[in-house]
Formats: sequence, C-alpha cells, structure tokens
Amino acid sequence: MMFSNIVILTGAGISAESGLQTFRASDGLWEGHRVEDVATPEAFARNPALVHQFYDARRERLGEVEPNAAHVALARLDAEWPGELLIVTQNVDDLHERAGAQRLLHMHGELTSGWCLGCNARFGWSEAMGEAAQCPACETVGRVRPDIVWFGEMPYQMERIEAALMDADLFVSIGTSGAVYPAAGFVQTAAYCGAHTLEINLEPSQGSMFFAERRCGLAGEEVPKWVGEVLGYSDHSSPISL
Ligand code: BV8
Repeated sequence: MMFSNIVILTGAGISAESGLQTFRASDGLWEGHRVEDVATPEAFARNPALVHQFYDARRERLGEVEPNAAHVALARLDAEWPGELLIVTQNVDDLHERAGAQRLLHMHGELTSGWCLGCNARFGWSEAMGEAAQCPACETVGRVRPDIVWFGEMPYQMERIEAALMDADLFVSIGTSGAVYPAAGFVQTAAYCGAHTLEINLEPSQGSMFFAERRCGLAGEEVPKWVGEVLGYSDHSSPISL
C-alpha cells in the first residue's frame, strides 16, 4: 500500500506513561469529578472556583512530568516524514510540543493558554489562573477562563482537521477510548475517503471495529516500533509502500 499523507489522532493514553491521568481509567480524571461539574460552560458559570481549581491542578502537574517515548517517536516522524503529516491531539497537556512535534493541533485547547471573555484575546498562561486573573491584553480582572474546549463547545480548527482527513491515506489513532465526538468519528471519515486506518491502544477502543488494523499495547512501546517501521522503509524521496 502506498501512502504519503498521514493524520495521527492522540488521546490521554499517550500521556499515561508520563504520569498524567487519563479520563476513564479507574483512577481517571472523571473519577474525582463529574464532567458536568468541571468541563462544561454551565459548570464554569455556576462554580468558576471549582473549575479553576480542576485546571490549575492539571496545569501545575505539567511541571512534574516529561514527554515519553511515544511523544518522542512522533516528534521524530514529524521531523523526518517527507509527505503531509498532522498530529491532532485531544490532549490539553504540552507533552507533544515539548517532545519537539511541530505539525500539531490541539483540537480541545491547551492548559498553557488562557482566554479573556472580555476582549476575546488568547494568551500563554503557565501559573494558577483562579477567578482574580487579569487579562494581559485588556487588563480586565475576572473574565479569564482556561482556553479549553468543554462539552457542548465546538472543537478548534475543525475545517483544517476535516481537510487533512479527506486527504489522508493513512489515519492512526493512539491512546484514545473513542468515547467523545467529533474526534471519535474521524476514523470513519478517513476510511470513507480511502485511508488505511490503524489503532494503537492498550485495549480495543469503543470505535475499534472501524479500524482496518489494530495493535494493542503500551503507546511507549508500540509507537516507537511503528514509527521505526514507517521511517525504516522511507528513502525520504518518494511515498512509501508497505
Ligand atoms: C461538540 C478537554 C458541537 C477538557 C474534552 C455525537 C454522539 C453523542 C454525543 C455527542 C455527539 N456529538 C457531540 C456530542 C457531545 C459530546 C460527546 O461526545 N459526548 C460523549 C461523552 C458522548 N461532544 C462534545 O460536546 C464536543 N463538542 O460536539 O460541539 C459540535 C462539534 C462539531 C461539529 C458540530 C457541533 C466537545 C467535546 C470535547 C470535550 N473536551 N477535553 C479537559 O481535558 O478537561 S474531551 C476529553 O475526553 C478528551 O479530550 C478526549 O476527547 C475525551 C476522551 O478521552 P481520551 O483522550 O480518549 O481518554 P480516555 O481516558 O477516555 O481513554 C484513554 C484510552 O487510552 C483508553 O482506551 C485506554 O485503554 C488507553 N490507554 C491508557 N493507557 C495507555 C493507553 N493506550 C496506550 N498506551 C497506554 N499507556
């Protein structure tokens, strides 16, 4: 099979071996909190302090973890792949970019970004945010929220994602349960547009039946192996065949 345009979707599972909680695991994020209490615009309007506490804790945790072998392998593929490549992550952590990935898109936002509801500016944010945060652009106090896509909100850059999915001849999903849309529907779009589809996950995901190929295992082991295969074949000039 010849392919040159790759779209890679990642989820919380790719950051698990770095020590970041996933959502649905027994010790997952949703264990400690009800989604509707911390990850919806209604929750933020109702109890901004609780929502800030939830995201401030996750932002602080970033300083205690490092990218793992899966992040590093994808950054290498990004650097060396001659064809089109886009890493679409559902993760709000910064481990892909800290591993060196460039062709990367955060469809659900980033912990290290703030959004002012007063002037609509978005800006880097590394410390605790809290209700008294001041917007660095309009200096308004108390209108800053985490720049995160909550349930019921439109994910970011959907046009760019749809275009890449339609051009893809290989779609790879890594470390996601396939429980949340529209991300969970990407495999069907890619397959419908003729792409080969591969799932790399600890266990078959909720959308596993839609994938042509599946590799079950730890991302930190399976992803470097897969990237080695892909780059191993590539002579960096023409699209590769498998
Ligand atoms: C929207 C940011 C309008 C916040 C997140 C269609 C049908 C049904 C419902 C809907 C639908 N369309 C929309 C909805 C509603 C909703 C939805 O999908 N609800 C679900 C619960 C049914 N979707 C929305 O509200 C979305 N917005 O629809 O807007 C719209 C949109 C487009 C077009 C028109 C209209 C917005 C959803 C985004 C919400 N924000 N994150 C935060 O981080 O706090 S979602 C969040 O959960 C993640 O970002 C991710 O997207 C999702 C699932 O998490 P995963 O990353 O998959 O993690 P999980 O723990 O579940 O799984 C981990 C997996 O890894 C497991 O399979 C495990 O086995 C594996 N694993 C673990 N360790 C390892 C591993 N694999 C390999 N190695 C390891 N070491």
